[in-house]
Amino acid sequence: MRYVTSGESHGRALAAIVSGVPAGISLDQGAIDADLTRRQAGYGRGGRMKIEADTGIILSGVRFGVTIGSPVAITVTNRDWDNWTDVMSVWGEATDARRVTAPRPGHADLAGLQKIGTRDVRDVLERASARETAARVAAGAVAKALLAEVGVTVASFVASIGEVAMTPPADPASVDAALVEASDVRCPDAAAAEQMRKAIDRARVDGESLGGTFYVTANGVVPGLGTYAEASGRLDARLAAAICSIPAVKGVEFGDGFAAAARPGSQVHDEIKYDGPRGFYRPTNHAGGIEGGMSNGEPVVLRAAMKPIPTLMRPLDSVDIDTLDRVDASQERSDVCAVPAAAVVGEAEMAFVLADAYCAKFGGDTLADMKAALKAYESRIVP
Ligand code: EPS
Repeated sequence: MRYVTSGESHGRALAAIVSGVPAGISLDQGAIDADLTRRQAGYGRGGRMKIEADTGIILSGVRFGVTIGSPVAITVTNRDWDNWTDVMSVWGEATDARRVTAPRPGHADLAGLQKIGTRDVRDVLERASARETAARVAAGAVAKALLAEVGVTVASFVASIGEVAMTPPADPASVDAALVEASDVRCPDAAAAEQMRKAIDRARVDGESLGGTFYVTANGVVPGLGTYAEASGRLDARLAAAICSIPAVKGVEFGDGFAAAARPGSQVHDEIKYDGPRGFYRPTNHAGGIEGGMSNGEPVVLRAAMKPIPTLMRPLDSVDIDTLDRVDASQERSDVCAVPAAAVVGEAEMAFVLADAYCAKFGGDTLADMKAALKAYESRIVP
């Protein structure tokens, strides 16, 4: 399963095409829209989210609620388009209205401008905007629907915003989802969440922005997804690439991650046990569910680091691309913090990698064939 997206932040709509979708997966409009709403939420979002009410409109690949083995096309309308029809018009005379000439440090603005040879930073920023991630989440709902059929659930939570961090949970894969969903910063620790909100308030007053870290986890993953044999197929490599493709994500670690580098091997590796009906298992999960580039049957656990959003209301230095004079970096309406939203996008990215790995291992034509192959595999690996 693969997806490609299209769409500018203030264009008419975003679109995603998901290819390689097995036939027989039941989709649910409510589930698609629930994830889109979760992505829109989060304390620290800016004014734009009051304008949008994202809903995923499926154009093709589905009949009577069930995938038919064709690519699935989904669009998400930009309500804000109504305010940008002249500036973001597909046809007609080019205009300098709302032209941007002061690239923002930390954004795609300057390198993108140099890359495509435009005189308006807007040509770059409209696409580099994290608005695009709405299309990913809509597409990710298809991957999640497949995973639900094979008993896999993907979840996320925010562990830190700026300098405020919750005490890391002993088992990130069993954090109470109800606590996460009830929190407007997606943090299950109420005391830490309150401090996170205060940090966001302070940042807003100071004209600042804040990053943070978030976990993405998957429960119910069968062992043996990915491969030890081919560099490009290693599950951790694929997940790292997928998570780092989320705008502003600068790092990812699996299980104990960077901390494991400072510990002796005996405190890092998860002992192998065997128990009658359950089969092989590990009493610990330092590895975050991945060994040798493959899932090992324990929950997949990763943590990602997101840098602060580049648009600053107290801007850093930039250079005007016309005059080459020092200017303040441009100020677009923006979010102060979007870490809770990024965590939801992380779910979609992980869901895609895992759904694709299930298709590769168990056959991607129909869900029924996949389930039959999975059942045979599961009985083989529990001797
Ligand atoms: C973004 C700027 C803001 C954010 C946007 C990402 O948009 P606007 O300039 O319209 O206020 O709200 O995020 C979204 C629109 C979204 O749906 O997540 C940016 O510059 O990246």
